[in-house]
Amino acid sequence: MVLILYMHEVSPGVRATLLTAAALGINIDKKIGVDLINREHFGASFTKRNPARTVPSLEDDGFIVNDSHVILPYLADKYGENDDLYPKDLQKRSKVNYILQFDNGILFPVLYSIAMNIYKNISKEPTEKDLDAAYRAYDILESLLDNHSYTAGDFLSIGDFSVITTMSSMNHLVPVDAKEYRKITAWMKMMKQLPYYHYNQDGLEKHIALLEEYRAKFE
Ligand SMILES: N[C@@H](CCC(=O)N[C@@H](CS)C(=O)NCC(=O)O)C(=O)O
Repeated sequence: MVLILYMHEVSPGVRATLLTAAALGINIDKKIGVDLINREHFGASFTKRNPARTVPSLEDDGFIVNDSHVILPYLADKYGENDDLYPKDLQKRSKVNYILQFDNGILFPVLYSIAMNIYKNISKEPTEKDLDAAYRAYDILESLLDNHSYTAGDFLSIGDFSVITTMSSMNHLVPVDAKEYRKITAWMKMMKQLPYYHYNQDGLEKHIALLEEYRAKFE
């Protein structure tokens, strides 16, 4: 197997892919940086690879898998020594799939909107609409963590990897109030203890630095 990851280190989806690979104990053979700032992903070559023009994009022995929410299950199913991170049991799996959908459809779009407004010099701070969407997502996540130590239940899953990378960036832009969101706060603390958490932390620090670099350009 030869795994190639097309990436940008600040991307939450890329960080979730790296966390998943680390948890599964697999090696990404080659990491190819995609220069999102200079719109390399809009070029013909990357567009052919991923018509959505987003990272991460994974290539496994020539087979292309796009979107982190598809890449994580693919890696876990294909390379997991067991099904701990992505259970084969249909009911448990549906819980994990729900978390991946929550990140893709509800949480990540809020981060994307706030970050794009910063990069495009439209708004330095989250808009009212973005704040409403952020708190709605936080309320859902807080409920999901009620009576469970992890997002999909009482087991660590690829859903946790997907959500923690987005939430850690969101926490910089719309801070999570530890009193109001006790479960989220405890879960984020627990995720930080993972021995391979640096695969999130390294890119997260670069993401925060990039966001602040662009925020400094506002009048
Ligand atoms: N649902 C996609 C979202 C990927 C995504 O939006 N990635 C961002 C980086 S964080 C990107 O490539 N943005 C480029 C652009 O929107 O032009 C996934 O999880 O892979």
